[in-house]
This record gives sequence, structure tokens and C-alpha cells, in this order.
Amino acid sequence: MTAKPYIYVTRQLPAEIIEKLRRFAEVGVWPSEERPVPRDVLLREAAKADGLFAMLSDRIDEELLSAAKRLKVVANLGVGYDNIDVGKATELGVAVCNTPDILTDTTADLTMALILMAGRRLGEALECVKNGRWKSWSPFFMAGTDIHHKTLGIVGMGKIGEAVAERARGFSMKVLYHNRHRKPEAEKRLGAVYRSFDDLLRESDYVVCLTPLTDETRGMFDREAFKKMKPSAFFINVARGAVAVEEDLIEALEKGEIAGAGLDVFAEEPVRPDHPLLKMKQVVPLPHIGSASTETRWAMMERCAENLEAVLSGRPPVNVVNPSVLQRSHL
Ligand code: 8YV
Repeated sequence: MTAKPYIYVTRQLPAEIIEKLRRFAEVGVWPSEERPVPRDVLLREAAKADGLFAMLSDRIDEELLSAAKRLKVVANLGVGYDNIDVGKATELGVAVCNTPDILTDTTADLTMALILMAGRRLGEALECVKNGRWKSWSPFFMAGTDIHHKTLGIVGMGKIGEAVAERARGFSMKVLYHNRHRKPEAEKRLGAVYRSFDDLLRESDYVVCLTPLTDETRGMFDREAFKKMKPSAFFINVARGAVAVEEDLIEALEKGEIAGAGLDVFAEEPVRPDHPLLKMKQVVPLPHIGSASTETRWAMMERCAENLEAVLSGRPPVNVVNPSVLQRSHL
């Protein structure tokens, strides 16, 4: 009988998920649901693991990958994998798996919620009522900006972008998009119109950032980009904080170069409680909950377990970011 592979799980997960893993592997678990695994523990565990069940807060970099001699697969809980050095993993024959598709609708729902919150000042309104500050009425009391018939600009037209475009049609919004490649099918099906990045910034009332974080997209929303937006426009970020330069965003908001922002993501997470963006009433901050519905989180965890099992038993996983490694013999 061959020994079972060893999987290290970097957060405490529901017993059902751990059980699912135990059916085909020995399993080690970092015993905290909230606190990320310390670097030294992660390095030590990765060095003896065949598979890692990882998340965004785990840095799977060259140092870790080079020392993890047995490692065959990293299953990341999320569609994004900017925490992983995929180039190095590919070079070393380590499969990198993610969880796309199953979180598309949930993240698109949250994106619409942020657009509504920012435009219609829902965070401020909620705080006002809850804190007993709703004392009177006046014509422009808590008056926000309309959503319907406004122009939505989607930067990064992947599956989530398309799902947002679909929802925006229900709000009678005009949809523009910018993407590395034109999407003729999305243009036809969703009536989304392609624009250069600059034109999209100039024309949109709500600019939604949905790009992955890469060397190309890091800092793409900078001072120059915010200056091109309308002073009445909102910046909505559901992708990664580092796609925007936060100091430039703060400056644009302070100077009134843009009207407000809805941010589910920050350059550093969890965001510091004294972060200047949290102090601005025209900013709606959320704690990175794009995919955080119970149904979707279960589906994501189950998908990670399936991807681990598939790779470790020599079958193709449902999702793999670097499929070329699957062709290699040791898998
Ligand atoms: C995850 C995300 O919750 O999928 C992504 O890329 O940002 C979120 O859905 C996050 O990665 C936590 O691991």
C-alpha cells in the first residue's frame, strides 16, 4: 500500500472539508480560522507537503516553492492567485489551482451592491439612522447619485465583468468596458461597448475595477487616471487594492476630482483602522467580501478539495492556472 499524500491546510476549515481531504490524504491544519499561518510554520509544513490548501494571505513565493521538494499542487481559495509565484511553480512542476466560475455571480452581486452603496450614500444613511442622527427632513437630505441610465465602465471584462454587465442592464445602465482583448460575444449579448482605458475613464459615471493584479495592472488607477474621470464619478474596486495607488485615490477624493469610491479591497488587508480612506464619508469600505456568501464559500472550499484530490491522484483538476505542468510525468 502506498502512503497517503500529505496536505497542509493554512486555515481552520469546517470539519466536513477536512474530512473530505482525509479520505485521500494525511492532513495538517493551521488551527485558527482568522489568524493567518505564520511564515515559519508555512515554510516548515510546505517543505513536507504534497499539496497545499492555501488562501490569499499566504505568500507562496520562490523561497517557499524551492524548499517544498515534494509539492505537487497548491489549491488557492479564490479566483485570484497573485499571492503565488506561478512562474516558479510552473518551472518546478507544481500545479496551481483556483476557484473561478463558482464565485462569479456572488462577486457580481456584491459589485452592484457597492455601486448602489456609493452612489446612493447607503453607508452614510445607515450610520445616520443607527446613530440616532435622523432628526429632520430636507429636500436634499442624504441625496445621492442615480444609478439607472448612467454609464458603467468595466475595467477587466472577465466572467465577473460580464456578470456585472448583465446586472447593469437590469438597471438600464449604459455599459462600456475595457479589456486586453475585445469580447465580441459579450458586446453582442450584453450590449457592452469597447473603449480605450482613457475614454472609459472620461465617459463613465461608475468605473468598476475587476482586473487581476499583475505587473501590468499594478497601480493602473493612478493620479493621471483619476484626473481623467468626471468629478461626479465613482471608483469601485472589487479586484485587488494594489491595482489602484491609494495615495492618488485619496488625493483625487480630497480634491473632488472624483465624487466617491466603493472599495472591497485594499493594498494591505485587513486595512489599518486609521487608514485615511476609512475617514472619508464619500468612501464605502468593505472587508474584502466579494465572494463571501455561505453558499459560495462552501462551493469554493469543496472545489479546492476536489482540485487537490484530482492532482494528487494523477487526474486533471477542474481548474488549473498552469495546465502545462499536468503533462509532466511525475503527476
Ligand atoms: C477570496 C478573492 O475570498 O477570489 C478571489 O480572488 O479575492 C476572494 O474571492 C479571497 O481570495 C480569499 O482567499
